Amino acid sequence: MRTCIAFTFAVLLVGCSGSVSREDATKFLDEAEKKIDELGKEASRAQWIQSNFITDDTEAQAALANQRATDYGVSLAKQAKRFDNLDLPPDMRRKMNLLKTGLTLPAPADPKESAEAARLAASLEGAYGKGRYCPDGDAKPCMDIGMIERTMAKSTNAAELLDVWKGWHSIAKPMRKDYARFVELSNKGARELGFKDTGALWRSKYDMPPDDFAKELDRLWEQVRPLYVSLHSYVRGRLREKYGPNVVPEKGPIPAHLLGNLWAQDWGNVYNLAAPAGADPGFDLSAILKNRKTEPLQMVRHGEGFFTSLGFEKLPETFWKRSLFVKPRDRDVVCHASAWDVDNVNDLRIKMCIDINEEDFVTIHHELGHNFYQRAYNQQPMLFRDSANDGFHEAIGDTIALSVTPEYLVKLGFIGKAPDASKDIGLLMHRALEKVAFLPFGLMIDQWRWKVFSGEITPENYTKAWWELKLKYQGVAPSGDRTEADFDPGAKYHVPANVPYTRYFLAHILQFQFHRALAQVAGCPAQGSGTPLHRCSIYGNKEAGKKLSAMLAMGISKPWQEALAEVTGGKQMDATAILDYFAPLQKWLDEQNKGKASGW
Ligand code: X8Z
Ligand code: ZN
Repeated sequence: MRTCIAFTFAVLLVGCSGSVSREDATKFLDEAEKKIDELGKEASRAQWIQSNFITDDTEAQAALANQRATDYGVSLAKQAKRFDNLDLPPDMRRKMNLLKTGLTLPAPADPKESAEAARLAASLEGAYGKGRYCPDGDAKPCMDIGMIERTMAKSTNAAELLDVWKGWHSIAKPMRKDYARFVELSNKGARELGFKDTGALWRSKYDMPPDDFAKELDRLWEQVRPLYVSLHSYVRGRLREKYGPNVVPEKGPIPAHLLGNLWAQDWGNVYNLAAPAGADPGFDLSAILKNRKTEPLQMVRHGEGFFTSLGFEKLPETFWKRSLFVKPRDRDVVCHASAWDVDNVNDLRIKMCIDINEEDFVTIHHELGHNFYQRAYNQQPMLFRDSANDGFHEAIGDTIALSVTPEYLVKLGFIGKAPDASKDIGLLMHRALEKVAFLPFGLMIDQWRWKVFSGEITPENYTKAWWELKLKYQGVAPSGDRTEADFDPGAKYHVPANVPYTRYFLAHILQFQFHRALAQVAGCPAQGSGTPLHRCSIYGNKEAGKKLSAMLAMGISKPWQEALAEVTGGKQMDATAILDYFAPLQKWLDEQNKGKASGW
């Protein structure tokens, strides 16, 4: 087996494929699964330490452990080709394919280059984690990302918003060169595996030809674009009233710093500016959590409580001991929220710098969705311990958070009485600012990255191309010039951390499909006299929980289309669910936007 991988692919295929048997394949997969488990654990632990304690040493250790796991993954991807012409049962064939397409960072075979790629990956993520903006040099205290995000969320002073926005984006400047080199190395590795570039590898993981997947994204985006454009036009009008015609144009893009979020990806924080007159539901979850003096841990307990109400087991004790909920005062950590499954079985954890507000309440459910998924598929063979596709992993906790309705908040004792139906436009507006606003952002990041990997966007054009795509998809633009001295993509976690992003776009489509299907099971169908989707909570519904759990337990053992059918009965990703959910808002927006400029 080993000697084969020393040859080129062509030799590999011709020279080896004829001489392998099903027993060889079984042995190969068994060994691979064992070692992936081992190396995965080692890498997870090193990464956990690095993200919780960013120093040069932890970074170096994480890079080493990651390199070991990656190199092994690369060698498996190559060796799997030996079995290409062998007749194998579907499960084994699927495992072989997963080995070939499973890597996110396909390091080159040259050990020096592979070490360099691992070092760059660790240091880029570390640089993001350490990012700070120090206004006026040393004259004022430096701001970490949490402080900056709080200002972005709260301030309505355009100058202040622009200042912190620019301040945060400046952290990425030093990443540019390293990122360009990282792209080069990753592409080299992808080509050694037989892919055109890293983007082509990323697109090959969806149980369909990669080009069809790209078209599928376009189709979904076309389904939801009109809703986004309506929301955009309406919000632009309201921001124009607030900030004036010199700051917000009548027809053009919205300035990126005015949407309550550093990346203009979630506009929930401008709800107060956009709230429909007379339809404000009259409660503010952030204020409620603060007034009740809810602790971060208590917020996580509420999240767990939702899952257990559906019939899921409680989280293990180790989760509570080992997770990070609060930003430590004395050291650098990667605050970007994440969920972990350190031993691939039950060592579940989240790592979050929780703020007491609604956004983080939702994010907690998001993270726990990952953890409950991880545990649900832990009976699968190692190679099948993953979500049906990466969008599924990102969608589960969000699906649950869609059930955080006023009626659910009444059950928690957070509010006395749910607002009546006349306030629904307010509720829907709030959700749309979070979910609909996100859609083009969810798409554009990898549209940028795929072109970077393919070479269509070169390092000389990184920032220019970034803003062209932000304009095209989101209709947002920066205030003032951004130049190639900046590296604005690096100011978004997933770029330096090399986390593919299309998954979140998919998740924002899928979660509404899951919600619609589970709402049906829970007995609140959208049509007819039933509870509308945005008022339906599946809290406490064991039937819905069973259905969800059955899908999660499949892991990635079957094509995602089959997992989707398990819950929704259909095999296509389909944006009609999100459109159904927001149908009353779309109608309302159409009326508000009459006679006003649409698009940018
Ligand atoms: O990165 C995340 C999660 C961790 S998987 C907190 N999200 C995306 C982001 O923050 O950009 C969740 C929504 C989109
Ligand atoms: Zn996530």
